[in-house]
Amino acid sequence: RSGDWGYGNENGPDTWPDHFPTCGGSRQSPVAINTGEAETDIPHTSFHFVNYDAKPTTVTLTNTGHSVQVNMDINASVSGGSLTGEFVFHQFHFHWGAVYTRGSEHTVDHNRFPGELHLVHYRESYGSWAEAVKHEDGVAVFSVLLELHLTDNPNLHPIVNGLMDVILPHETALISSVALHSLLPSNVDHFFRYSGSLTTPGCDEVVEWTIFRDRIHISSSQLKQFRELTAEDGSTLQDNFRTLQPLNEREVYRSWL
Ligand code: SG4
Ligand code: ZN
Repeated sequence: RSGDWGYGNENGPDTWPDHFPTCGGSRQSPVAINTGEAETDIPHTSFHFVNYDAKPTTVTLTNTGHSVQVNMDINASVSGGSLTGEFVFHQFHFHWGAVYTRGSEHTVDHNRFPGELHLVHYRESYGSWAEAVKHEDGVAVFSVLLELHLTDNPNLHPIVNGLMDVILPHETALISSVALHSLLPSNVDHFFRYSGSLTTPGCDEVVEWTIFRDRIHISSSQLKQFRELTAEDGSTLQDNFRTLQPLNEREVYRSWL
C-alpha cells in the first residue's frame, strides 16, 4: 500500500507523511520563492559545467509511473555557482500540469509555470547516488522552469518524440541524443538557492536546490504529449507536482544583487 503514492485525492502529497515520515519534515521542497525576500549575501562564482555539451551515445527515456525520466551514459558534472563541491549528473525528469496554468513545483513571485525540469546530481565525493542520498549535503538538483511559448522548443524534440514509446508505466525507450547544455536557460548566472528535499517520497532532506531565474520554452503541443502518458495508478500522468511546503527557518538566496 505505502508504495502506491501518487498525486490524486487518495494518494496525493497530503497523505505522503502517513507512510513516509520524512515527508512531514521541516526542510521540505518545493517552496514559494520571492525575489524581493531572497538574501543576496552568497559568494558570486559562476558555474563550471563539464561535459554538459557532450552528446552521449545512449540516452534512455523511462516512464517511472510518476514522471518521465532521462538517463544517459555520460560523465557530466558541475561545480562553482556557490555549490560546496563537485556534483555528478545522475538523471533529469519533468513535472507538468493538466493545463498550462500549473505544473511547476516551485513558484517564483507567485507564478506557476506549465512545467519544471529537474537535473539531478549527487556529490562526487560520495561516489554513488545510493551513498549520497544518505547525507544531508549529498544531492544538488537544478530546476529549469518551463514557460509556454507559441512555437516548439526544438531542444526538447528528442524527449517529446520519445514519449509515444513510453506511454505505460515502466516502459523505456532509446531516444536521440541530447546535450544537457541545450536544456539550460541561456543565462545561468541568475539563480535562487535554498536547502530542501526530494519532492517525492521518501522526501529525503538531502538537496541543495538551484532554481534558475530564466526559463526555457515549451509549446502547448509539446506539453500535450506529456499528458498522453499513463501513471502508476492508472490515471493520466499529469499534475505530478507536489504542493508548496513551509519554508520554516530556512533562507532563500539569490545570486544577483
Ligand atoms: C521524479 O519522480 C524522478 O523520476 C525520481 O527519480 C526522483 O526521485 C523524484 O522525481 C524526486 O526528485 O528532483 N523532484 S526531485 O526531488 O531521484 C529520485 C527516480 O525515481 C530519488 C529514479
Ligand atoms: Zn523533480
